[in-house]
Amino acid sequence: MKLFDLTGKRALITGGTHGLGMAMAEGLANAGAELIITGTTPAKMDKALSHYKTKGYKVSGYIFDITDDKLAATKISEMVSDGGQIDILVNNAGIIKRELATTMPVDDFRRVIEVDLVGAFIISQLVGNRMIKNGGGKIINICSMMSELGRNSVSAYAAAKGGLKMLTRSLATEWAKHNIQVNGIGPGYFATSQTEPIRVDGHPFNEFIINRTPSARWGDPEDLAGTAIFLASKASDFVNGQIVYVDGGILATIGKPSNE
Ligand code: GCO
Ligand code: CA
Repeated sequence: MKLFDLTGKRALITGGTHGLGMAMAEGLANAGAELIITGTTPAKMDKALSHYKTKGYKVSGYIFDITDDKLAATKISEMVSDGGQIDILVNNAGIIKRELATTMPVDDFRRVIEVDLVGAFIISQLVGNRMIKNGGGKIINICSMMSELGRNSVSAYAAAKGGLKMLTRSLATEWAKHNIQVNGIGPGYFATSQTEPIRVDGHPFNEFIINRTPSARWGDPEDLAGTAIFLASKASDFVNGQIVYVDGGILATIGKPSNE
C-alpha cells in the first residue's frame, strides 16, 4: 500500500534497543524504513543491532544520553553524515521512577522530567531544524495513559508525559507550515520490562489492569506497529498534534467493579 510505504525513509527511534521502541522500529522497518536507534548501554545496543540485522533490517546504532544536548547535537550530525537525512523521529526513550510524592527525592523527580520531557525536546529541536530545511518530516512522541490520568507513585512520570502531550501540540503548531507533522502515541498498559515489576503474578496491579482495560488484557508491543506506521507515513499528512491512544479502551471508560 503506497499510502503507508516508508521505502527510502530513515527513521530515528530513541531508546530503540528494547520494548515498545523496538516493536515500533520493527513496524517501521517492515514498512520499508531504514532504522537509526539510540541507547545508553553498549551491551543492550549490541544485542538490539544483531536482533534487527537477523531480521534483515538496515540499521545503525548510536550510544548517548539524550539529555546531554551538546553530545546529542554531535550524534545527530553524525547520523546525517553517516547515512543521510532523518525523515521520521520517534521520541520513545523514557524512564519511570515509582515513588510516593511524600518521599520522592527531588533529584529523582528532576531526572524523570529531564529524560522523558527535556530529552524529547532536545532531539526534536535538533532533528526538527533539519526537517525544516529538508521540506518536511514526521515526529511521533511516545506519551502514556499518564498524559491523561494520575495514579499513586508516578507524579514525575505523569508530569513529564502530560508535558510531552502539550509539547506535541506546540511543536505541531509551530512546524505544520514546514510540512512537519508532530503527533503522539499514548500506549495503554503493555507487557514490557518497564511494567514487569507491577505485572508479576499475584501483584494486585496485574489483576487491576486486566479488569480496568475493556480489551481485558495487557498490550502486546506489536499492537503499536500499525499506529506508528500510520503516523510516520503519507497517510497522516494532514494529521497534526493528535495523540492516538492505543490502550484497549482504557480512556473510553470509567472502569467496572471486579465482579462484572
Ligand atoms: C505506571 C506507568 C507505566 C505505564 C504506562 C501507562 O502506571 O506505573 O504509568 O508503567 O507503562 O506508561 O501508559
Ligand atoms: Ca532517503
